[in-house]
Amino acid sequence: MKKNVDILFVICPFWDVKFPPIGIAYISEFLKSKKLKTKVIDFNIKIYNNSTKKDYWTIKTNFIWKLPGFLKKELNKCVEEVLASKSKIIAFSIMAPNQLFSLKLIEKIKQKAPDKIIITGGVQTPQGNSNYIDYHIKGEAEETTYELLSALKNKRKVNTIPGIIIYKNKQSIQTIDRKIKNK
Ligand code: B12
Repeated sequence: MKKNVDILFVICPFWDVKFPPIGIAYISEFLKSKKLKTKVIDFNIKIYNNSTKKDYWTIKTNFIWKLPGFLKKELNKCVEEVLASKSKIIAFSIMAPNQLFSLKLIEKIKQKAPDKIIITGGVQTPQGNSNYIDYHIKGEAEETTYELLSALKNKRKVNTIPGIIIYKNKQSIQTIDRKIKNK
């Protein structure tokens, strides 16, 4: 039988298409080296390729992304595609320009499938609206993500893992910072 993915990574618009995000590529490869099955969906490039309004993908047109209902059809398609992957854990790379779309997508996924575990990471700690996020991984994330996935899989406590924010019952707990190894 085909094994479900252990973690699905998602990249939302908008993100400069000339400079694809490398953070997720690093983590995904690291997890693969630990024998975990990963999948990455780049919704940014998919939506960009199908869009007739390519000039919206600039920092100067940032305000358009804040309009209510903007890209609603695309957003709903993303929800379907994420749920079709059957991954229990869905992880988002967040930086300032793609925060809005990411949070909307997360909200819609959780409303349709509350049992999904949502992890965020990247340079932007999500502001507000964290009711739908379960964990945020701070900073360099290869080892933290691996430790978190292992703990979740084996039903171990997660609050001893350095470098995460745990969101539960509308509250957040921050664990101790992870020390970066100088290898
Ligand atoms: C190189 C760089 C660029 C390059 C290209 C980056 C790229 N490939 O995407 C260029 C020059 C194009 C650029 C442009 C911009 N950048 Co820039 N950039 C950087 C810089 C210096 C390094 C980023 C990098 O590649 N790091 C290496 C990778 C491996 O690390 P990483 O992406 O952070 O990923 C790690 C963690 O964040 C985490 N992680 C990432 N994603 C995820 C997802 C999950 C689920 C998990 C668990 C963890 C996780 O794990 C990864 C591995 O450890 C940072 C500053 C910095 N020191 O981080 C600013 C930075 C990311 N940029 C920033 C900004 C604002 C921009 C622009 C919006 C600027 C502008 N006004 O146009 C644009 C947007 C470009 C875009 N992608 O849409 C800000 C972001 C601020 C924010 N809160 O979002 C930063 C933090 C600089 C700053 N201090 O202000 N940038």
